Amino acid sequence: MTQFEIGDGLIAEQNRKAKAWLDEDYEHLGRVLRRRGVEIEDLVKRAQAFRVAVPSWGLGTGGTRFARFPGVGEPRDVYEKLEDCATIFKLARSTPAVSLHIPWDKPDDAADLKQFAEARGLRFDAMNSNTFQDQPGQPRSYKFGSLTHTDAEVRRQAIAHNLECIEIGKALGSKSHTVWIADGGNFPGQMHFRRALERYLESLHEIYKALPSDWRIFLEHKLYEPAFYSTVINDWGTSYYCATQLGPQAACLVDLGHHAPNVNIEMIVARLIQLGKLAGFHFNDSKYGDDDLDAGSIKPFQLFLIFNELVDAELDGTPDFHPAYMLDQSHNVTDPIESLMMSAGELARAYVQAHLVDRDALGEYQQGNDPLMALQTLKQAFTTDVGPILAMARRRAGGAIDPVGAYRSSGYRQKKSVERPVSAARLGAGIV
Ligand code: PSV
Ligand code: MN
Repeated sequence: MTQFEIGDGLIAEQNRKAKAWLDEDYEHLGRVLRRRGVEIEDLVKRAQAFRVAVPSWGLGTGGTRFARFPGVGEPRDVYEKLEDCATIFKLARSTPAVSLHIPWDKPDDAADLKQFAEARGLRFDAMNSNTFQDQPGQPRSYKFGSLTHTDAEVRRQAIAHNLECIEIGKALGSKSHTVWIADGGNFPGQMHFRRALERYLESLHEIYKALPSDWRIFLEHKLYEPAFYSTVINDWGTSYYCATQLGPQAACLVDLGHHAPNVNIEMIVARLIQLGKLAGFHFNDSKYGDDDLDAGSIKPFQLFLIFNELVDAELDGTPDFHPAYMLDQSHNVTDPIESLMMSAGELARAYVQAHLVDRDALGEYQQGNDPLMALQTLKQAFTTDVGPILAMARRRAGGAIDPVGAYRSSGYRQKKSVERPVSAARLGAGIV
């Protein structure tokens, strides 16, 4: 059966309707920016170069620990997830890479999956291991940990799983592997803090040895959850220490939801850049904990400030600076395709706004200890509506001026609900 795809014709037709307004807004913004000494075309080029990877696990409706309310037409396997990724890429244009989670997305035939992806202009970003959940038929349980477990047999099983992820990744053309572990304790005294970290490093050394020379390994820290008292890799300092112990191919991944409330994440980002250990990001947003809300939905100024650090480092010519940008969200009440397109757009917005910061002026205000004008300089960039730049970048790349509008008018999800009937057995399924 041929699967429905959004055609170029539909996008062109939608764009025709919005073109006149876009041209008018773009021209006006161009004049505003020129007054500030900024050439709008340079910013369009920046927007067109911006890339963020889509998480395969974000394409199904997520859930909380209370319930999951599945949507219609959800992808049922990794091929259907790639179909949805292709739809996002077609409309938004900034998302050609997909990050896979194993074993959720374990391919039966990696070469075939790679071909399927390539035929849709997609490639594979970081691999992700899963030792936070037991799999059917697995000999040992991860209930009390995985790479840091007190039992060497459990650690061996978790190491073997990570090596398998790297093998699958090699066949798919991936170049990085992300390790997040849920290991930790729920009660004081449950875990020996120092010994658990020693065991982590021992296990990670084994995984590190298996990395191809052109790969990187990303260590993802998280303050708490599912362990509610202590977590082994709980913060960026621990992550930095481990990455340093492992070697040059290891670096620290920052998931925005993995910090205590009000932590200055942009400063952590600056520190990791300075120390040469920033791997990249899992972007999302949060109000309270690891809420996995859409990027830029709660704290857009924080997102801008993070990109301000990233763009500052980029413009400074920081050596070996190529952070991996990924989304990591759970879409519980929205259509995942819509949320992912919007989030990719919000990241591009923050990136382009960060390029609008007058860095010479900011430097002078910092040097002259003028906090009010320094803040004003950032605010001027942050409050500039760069929407027409983002829309123009998408249109010129063949994407949609209004990705969500085009998606809705295509009837994609409804058509998928017919193509992808859900079996009763799936209704109780977990996160994806
Ligand atoms: C853990 O909360 C996390 O952020 C890790 O990146 C996992 O791989 C992902 O979410 C999916 O559960
Ligand atoms: Mn994450």
